[in-house]
Amino acid sequence: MTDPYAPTKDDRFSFGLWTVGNPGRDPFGLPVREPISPINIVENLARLGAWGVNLHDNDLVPIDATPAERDRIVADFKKALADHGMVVPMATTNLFSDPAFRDGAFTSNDPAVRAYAVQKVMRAMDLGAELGAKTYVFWGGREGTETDAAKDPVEALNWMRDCMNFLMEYNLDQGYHLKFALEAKPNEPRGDIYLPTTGAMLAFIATLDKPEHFGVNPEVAHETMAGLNFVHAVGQALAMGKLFHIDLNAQKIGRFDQDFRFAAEDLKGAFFLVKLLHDHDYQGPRHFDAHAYRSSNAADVWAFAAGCMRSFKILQEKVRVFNEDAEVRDILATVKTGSGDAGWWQKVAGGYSSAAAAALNAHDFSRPQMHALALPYERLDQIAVEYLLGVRS
Ligand code: DIG
Ligand code: MN
Ligand code: MN
Repeated sequence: MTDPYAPTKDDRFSFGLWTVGNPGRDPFGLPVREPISPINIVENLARLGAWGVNLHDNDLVPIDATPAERDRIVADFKKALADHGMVVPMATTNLFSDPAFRDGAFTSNDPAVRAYAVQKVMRAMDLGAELGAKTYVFWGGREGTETDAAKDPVEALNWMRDCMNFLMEYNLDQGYHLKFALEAKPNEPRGDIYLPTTGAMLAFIATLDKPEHFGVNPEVAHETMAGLNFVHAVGQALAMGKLFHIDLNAQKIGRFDQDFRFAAEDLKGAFFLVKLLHDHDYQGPRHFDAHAYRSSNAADVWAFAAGCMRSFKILQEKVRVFNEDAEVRDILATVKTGSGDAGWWQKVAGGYSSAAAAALNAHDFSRPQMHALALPYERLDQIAVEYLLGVRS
């Protein structure tokens, strides 16, 4: 019997080279796992049923590689992708590892660093386009401060804007037409990172020269670190047509960036996220930006990757039955019909007119009638919980 939760290419599951390739290094400990080559990663992700593999430039090409070395590495990688039927949906740039970026990349006080960062992204975009990427992610891991004595946030964001506008023009000039997806994080590795939330990124996009080419790449862990509701952040991006990509993982509130296996924490939050993506027919990559526990050996790393995909598909099935549940549909239909006088909402939703305003102003609403409307959200949430606990099917 086939496993209904076995991933297929149609699921559009992707992983970064840096995710399953994470060697388990942390600020208090050395790597615990041997490095895994990009080609080995492609082979294993394909074996597990993944669709795509993503990369920072230096995940594949060492920062000091010669052009000849770069071309050989890329050729070998492209052969592995073809041999195993894998694609590269997204690419990005490492603007955070090299010591030159210790004070930021686009927002470094050093103008040479800012210019070098733009050069590095152009070359990484060339690589991403050569590998067939359609989305280009910008995560400004070092774009921030430990002390605001160091720089003026207005000036820093002006530099960021200049870099983004220049790189979008390069993107269009080269004919790549990559969709730029901006990824927020509130802190770590900097004390505070500029544009800390998806909402802040959406506001920043509106200030760019060609905002239509920019969207966001929200990450579960990053909004959760800040104590925010990730489903609401994704909802705002969807409402604005700006959900260009998504980083799926799991996180405990108020911790450092844990990048846990998808759905490993906050199962209900993962359920409502999968529901939101389903209800709004999100067609982008489902990218797991996560890594295995430091305690995992190589075999457990692949169990981690399989678990990300399997949990997503199990939750997809829970969403399907929840959405079709007669009691759920009845509760939602009743509360959305409302307490009566529903027609008055059409005066607002139908667009402004002075007649509509006058009529609305003249109407006497009954607050006791509104107060009397039953809102059985405890029952509704209990149904969701019972699906997740497996006692309702
Ligand atoms: C961290 O969440 C960041 C980096 O891993 C990468 O730049 C980006 C890609 O999704 N996420
Ligand atoms: Mn993260
Ligand atoms: Mn991420």
